[in-house]
Amino acid sequence: MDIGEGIRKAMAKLSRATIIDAKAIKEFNKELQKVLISNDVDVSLVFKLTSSIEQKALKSNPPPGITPHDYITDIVYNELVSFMGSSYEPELKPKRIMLMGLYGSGKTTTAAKLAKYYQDRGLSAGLICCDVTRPSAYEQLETLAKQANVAFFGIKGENSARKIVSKGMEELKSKQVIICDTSGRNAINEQLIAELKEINSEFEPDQKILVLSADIGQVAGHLSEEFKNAVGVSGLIITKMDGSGKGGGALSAANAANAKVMFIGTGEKLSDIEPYNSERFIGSLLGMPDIANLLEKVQNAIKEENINPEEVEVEKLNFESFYAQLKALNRMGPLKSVFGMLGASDMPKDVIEKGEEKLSKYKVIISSMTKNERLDEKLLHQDGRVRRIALGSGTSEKDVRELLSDFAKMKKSFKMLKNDRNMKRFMSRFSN
Ligand SMILES: Nc1nc2c(ncn2[C@@H]2O[C@H](COP(=O)(O)OP(=O)(O)O)[C@@H](O)[C@H]2O)c(=O)[nH]1
Ligand SMILES: [Mg+2]
Repeated sequence: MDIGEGIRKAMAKLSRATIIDAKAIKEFNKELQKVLISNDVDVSLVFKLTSSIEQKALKSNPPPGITPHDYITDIVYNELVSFMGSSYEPELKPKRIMLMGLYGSGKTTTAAKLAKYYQDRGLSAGLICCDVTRPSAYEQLETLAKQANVAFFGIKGENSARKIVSKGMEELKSKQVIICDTSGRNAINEQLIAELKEINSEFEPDQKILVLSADIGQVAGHLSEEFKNAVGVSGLIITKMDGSGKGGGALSAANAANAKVMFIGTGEKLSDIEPYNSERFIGSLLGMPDIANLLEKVQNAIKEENINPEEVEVEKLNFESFYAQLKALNRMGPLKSVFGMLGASDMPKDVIEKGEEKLSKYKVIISSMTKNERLDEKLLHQDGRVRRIALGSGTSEKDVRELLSDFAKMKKSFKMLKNDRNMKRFMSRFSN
């Protein structure tokens, strides 16, 4: 079971308990242990966590005015937050960063993401390709640098990383943030260590960041220690948090190994990176809407799609606004994470997972509707209309019906969200 889903289920069960006593908490802890262990969180860490929850919950009483249910939720939330390490706030000042890690961990992609991250915040940035082992490393980083619109330096065919970095620092000396991408290996070995030490002494980085992929789970702890002992580690970036259920395992193991998680990678796009925020991470696991982050994204998306929030209300949701919204939602990131931030875990799974793929299909279907049909979906229940639209858009009647049913589900979900206390503020700003 997905870690977030598992924790939410356990929490839901706890909140249905009539009284919060030792038995209810023990039962909750058992569920939590099961979920965490099956998601590759280290067993001994899990037991430490649950015994701490048990102690806090049983040895203290809710402060006046707080219900036992809210009190236990708060304890669990805080314990999980500290279990997954503390948050990171990147300083916006000039720096040299050396990235290191094993093959495929996401170093090269992350190098470009980081350069873009700092450049978007006003610091000029440049990338140096010091990966001298992978044949196409130069081209890969060069392409990414272009996409990110940051400077790039490399020497094709050169196999001394020291030479490259020394020349690179000269070439990129006008840049405020210089990031060096290095070679990986299948496992840490003498040769890799020697290479990293050489770059380190020439480059004198302010930050030595180990890039790890979330899918290694609890091995993250062990690897951080190995790299720390060999070359020193200022912090970690955990990539592929979007595609792995083992992110929690990686984060908790890193925390136990005293390695600080600085950023997380949440997708393949260059903008898919964010400073690590444990409150936000746990909030999304627990299904608590991350309102602040969401509002910022919503506002940007609304601007880009030219949606006027005052114009549309949920009762008047039609295909035109539906499509504009899906497009806006899409701009906020993968639909899955958007709905996660909304705490809308009960959105139809299909809509969430296939959202982006469906979007392009919806676009052609909706464009084959007449204006009246777009404004009033009830018309589509009349004979022949579905067939006409399918023919016109080159899709099947099944596709059109699917759109109708997704639309209906979405409308229902949005209505439910609108009644949610937490969502009031959000809804009043969004298109409905
Ligand atoms: N989904 C997802 N894919 C990622 C992320 N970061 C990197 N990748 C992908 O992981 C693969 C390996 O990345 P790369 O940067 O070449 O790894 P390197 O060998 O460590 O330099 C590429 O296909 C990337 O697109 C991430 O945060 N999420
Ligand atoms: Mg690479």
